[in-house]
Amino acid sequence: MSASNPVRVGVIGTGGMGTRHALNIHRYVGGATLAGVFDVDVPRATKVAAEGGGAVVFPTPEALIADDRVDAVLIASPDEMHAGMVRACLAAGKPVLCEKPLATSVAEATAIVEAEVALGRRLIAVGYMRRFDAAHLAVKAVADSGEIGAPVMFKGVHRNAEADYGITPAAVVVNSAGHDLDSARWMTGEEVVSARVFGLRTRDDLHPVTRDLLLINLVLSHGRHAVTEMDVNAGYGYEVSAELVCQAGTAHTGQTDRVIVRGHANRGTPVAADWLDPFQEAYVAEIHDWIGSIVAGRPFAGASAWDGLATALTAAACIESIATGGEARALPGVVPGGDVRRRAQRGPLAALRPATLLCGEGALRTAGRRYAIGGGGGGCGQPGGRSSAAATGRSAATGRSAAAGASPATHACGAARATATFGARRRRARRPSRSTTTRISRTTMAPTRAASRS
Ligand code: ISE
Repeated sequence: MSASNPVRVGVIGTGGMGTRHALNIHRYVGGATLAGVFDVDVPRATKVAAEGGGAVVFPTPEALIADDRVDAVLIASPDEMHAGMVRACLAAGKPVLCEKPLATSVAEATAIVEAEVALGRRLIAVGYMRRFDAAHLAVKAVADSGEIGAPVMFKGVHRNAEADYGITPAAVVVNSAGHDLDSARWMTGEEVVSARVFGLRTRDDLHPVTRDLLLINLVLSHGRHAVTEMDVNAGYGYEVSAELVCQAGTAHTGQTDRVIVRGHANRGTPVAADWLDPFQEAYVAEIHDWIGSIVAGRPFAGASAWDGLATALTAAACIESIATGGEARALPGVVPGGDVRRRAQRGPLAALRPATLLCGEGALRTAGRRYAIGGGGGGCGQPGGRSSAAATGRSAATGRSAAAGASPATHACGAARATATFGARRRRARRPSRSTTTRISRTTMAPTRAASRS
């Protein structure tokens, strides 16, 4: 595919996000055209198709995915429909950029990773657009350079103006805080070990089930931490910021404000109503890279299916923590020698073994951080093809081994909790006790004893 032979993209879902993507493809992404759209709201889809250069309006998502006039698919449908549509794209052998989340349950996310591995081609990209935001990339670059030491803590603030009445804690975690869960992993290069989340209801007139202010605490591998304030009823507008507290300094995205306005006896900066404008450049960069990855046959630089699964696991722990009030392990059951290892050895996840995931405190950790599908060789959780300190499993600042003490041969883990569904079940009974899992020494940052479960 080339400028004269562009990638023909079909967009499923023409709500706010899908419309933005569709028109971005039409207007700003060289090498791609908007070939088709689908939406249950046919007049809306028809309008976007016309504004997008005369794209075909398909009657069903299945028709769009199967059609020969569509080379690649962008999914921007409601969250719970993502997994099935991604699977359909895999079945059709078409590259897919799925808006976050990849899936709304660990079971679905696991099945998707397994299907991609079985296919042997890396076709899935997940739309965590902050990975393409200049400010987030700049903060990560400072940390990766080691000039202010290694990151010890991620601090996120994520606010939405207003949430739907009756929004559930699970929806807030999966749909909104998923960004922060992904950022914590991506920016620190660590994996999530456990979650402790306080869910607050900020006003009495909200639905009793609502927890609109989440205080999210994540324990990361190697004794690192992440804290995030997720407020979906901030009342005033949309804001996101991320800070990496490092060993010898901090790096912060600041706010996305670009103008100072003086007037009406005031000096200030406007706050955006939603995420579409603040992250417009990131959305374009994301699709640009996605199209480039399809044309060049290289891995997408953003989140992979594996990252989608990792976020699903963390989200499930957050939801469990809100429900129980306690700490929830992000990877319960993933212990060296545990059932996941056995599964990984005989099932489709066996293909991940060369890229073996190491478990310290149950965290995912790759040796060399590769999960190679079809020779794609992109980093697990790392922008594919880029080399970074984390991509080599080594901190630039400390030179410590990311998986010190763990052996790829004996510490394989993969997709845990394949049967879990967000918020639906309690897994405490099946979870190994803390005494059976590897502990991380806070001083050496290395696992101090191997777990004995098998
Ligand atoms: C939305 O889908 C987003 O991606 C926004 O970044 C997030 O702030 C919002 O809560 C989500 O609904």
